[in-house]
Amino acid sequence: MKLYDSPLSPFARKCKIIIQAKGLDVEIVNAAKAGADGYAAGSNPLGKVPCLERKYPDVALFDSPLICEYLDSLKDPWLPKDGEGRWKAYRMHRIGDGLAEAVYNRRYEVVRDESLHWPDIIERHDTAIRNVVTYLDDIIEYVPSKWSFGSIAVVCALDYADFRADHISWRSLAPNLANWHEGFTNKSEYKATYAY
Ligand SMILES: N[C@@H](CCC(=O)N[C@@H](CS)C(=O)NCC(=O)O)C(=O)O
Repeated sequence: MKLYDSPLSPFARKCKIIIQAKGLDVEIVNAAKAGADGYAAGSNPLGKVPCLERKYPDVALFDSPLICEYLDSLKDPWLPKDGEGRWKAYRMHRIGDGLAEAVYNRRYEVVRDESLHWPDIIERHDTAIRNVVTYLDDIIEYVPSKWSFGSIAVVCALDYADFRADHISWRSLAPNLANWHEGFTNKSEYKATYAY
């Protein structure tokens, strides 16, 4: 299997953490270097990374939540098979991805020429970033403190927020969350996939 990757992508990083943690045999391919079509190199008609190419059945998987669920299913699944725990895990994963999306979309607002910036939209993304981190801070006892289907998304999103939205200083808004995040930073999967 090949995972089409962009080293800075928080979405691809979730997949790489699962691959590392479970010792899966997946080749990581930098999509931008893999072909003239860059991001589209991984058989994803949406033109985004990550994308997982599998030999059998011959169908590529995307977006990242689906790839994560598939990779997780291959060995000692973190995602509960059923029951409320399954919905909680999906929900936590979604909160993390939503945070990463807010940071990513903000980035695409501010890299344009300044005359094209849309301040209301930038503020909307900033508000979402602040709201998510304070929300997680308030419910920290329910946020899994080891690798799980939910926590991978939150950890990856927070590092991406440091990288692309440091003006938010999320740690000062969410000290419990900062402490929680710190608990992951010594893990080998964290270090092996950290690219900022
Ligand atoms: N919802 C998608 C988001 C993926 C995404 O936005 N990937 C970015 C990199 S972080 C990308 O491929 N951007 C290139 C583009 O949009 O052209 C997922 O979870 O996989």
